[in-house]
Amino acid sequence: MANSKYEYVREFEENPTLLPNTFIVVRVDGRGFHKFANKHGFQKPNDRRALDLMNAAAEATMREISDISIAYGVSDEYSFVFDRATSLFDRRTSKILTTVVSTFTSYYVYHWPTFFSGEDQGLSPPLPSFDGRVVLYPSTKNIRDYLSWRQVDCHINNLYNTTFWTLVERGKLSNREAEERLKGTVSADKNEILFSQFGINYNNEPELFKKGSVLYRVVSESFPIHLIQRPDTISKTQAEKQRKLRQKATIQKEHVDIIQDAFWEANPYLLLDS
Ligand code: DGT
Ligand code: MG
Ligand code: MG
Ligand code: MG
Ligand code: MG
Repeated sequence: MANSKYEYVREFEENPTLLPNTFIVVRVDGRGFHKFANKHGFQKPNDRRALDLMNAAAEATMREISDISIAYGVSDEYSFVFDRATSLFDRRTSKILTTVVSTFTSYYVYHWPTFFSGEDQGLSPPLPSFDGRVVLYPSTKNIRDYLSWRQVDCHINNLYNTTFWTLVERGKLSNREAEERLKGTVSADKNEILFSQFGINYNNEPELFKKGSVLYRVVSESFPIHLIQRPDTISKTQAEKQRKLRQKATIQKEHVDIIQDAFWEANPYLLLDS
């Protein structure tokens, strides 16, 4: 495009970038999903269709943005962790954040009919939208603690919500009474209420609800581990080849503990160090 006298306005643009060699996390979260869930008849406290839809949108996002190495989702939120050496969009903050949020949102809408297929289950306003934030974590410990924080949150909320809705739906308590009943209780108390009053062993609840979902690329013959290297330590050609392999790699979905070491020892390539 030819220069015009208006060209100077570009100088007003700001392009903040994200610190090199740090783990970038983009966390998206459904806007007003309390209301959205009620409007669209989500089951309480967990609607499997809604969680499957979140996972499908996240997997599609991860496939399109191959610099994402691992993602963790619970409730109406998903955290996407980038390879710490990523040079995607020259690490420009706005580009990375807005691309993840809009890609995720588009796929959420696109896949909606796959999971909500009933006659009265079409999308209608309020339509789903997501906010997003970027956080940087400098060390492997920090990024693991971040993911642990989200999974602990999943556990605490799910135990509370499971007990609350069991008291309401099976115990015939009002919402206010259930809230009163749970005030000041610790995890052991909630487990006890579920077990002694309703014969529910919390341990037997679905792992999807208790642990949330983790997505990552599986190492295989077509995605061999020796080819997974920090892109800044290899040539451009090698990096491009690696990007293609990442795009084609199988994305695995699991509902497992990511707080303990076992998961990370089994998948040491997910958080490559500097
Ligand atoms: P926000 O994020 O500040 O715009 O507001 P909310 O309402 O999205 O609040 P947030 O993100 O803290 O909490 C997530 C809400 O989404 C929570 O009220 C319950 C709802 N939600 C998420 N997953 C499910 C589900 O599977 N079933 C039902 N019934 N509700 C769900
Ligand atoms: Mg929020
Ligand atoms: Mg929300
Ligand atoms: Mg949320
Ligand atoms: Mg453009």
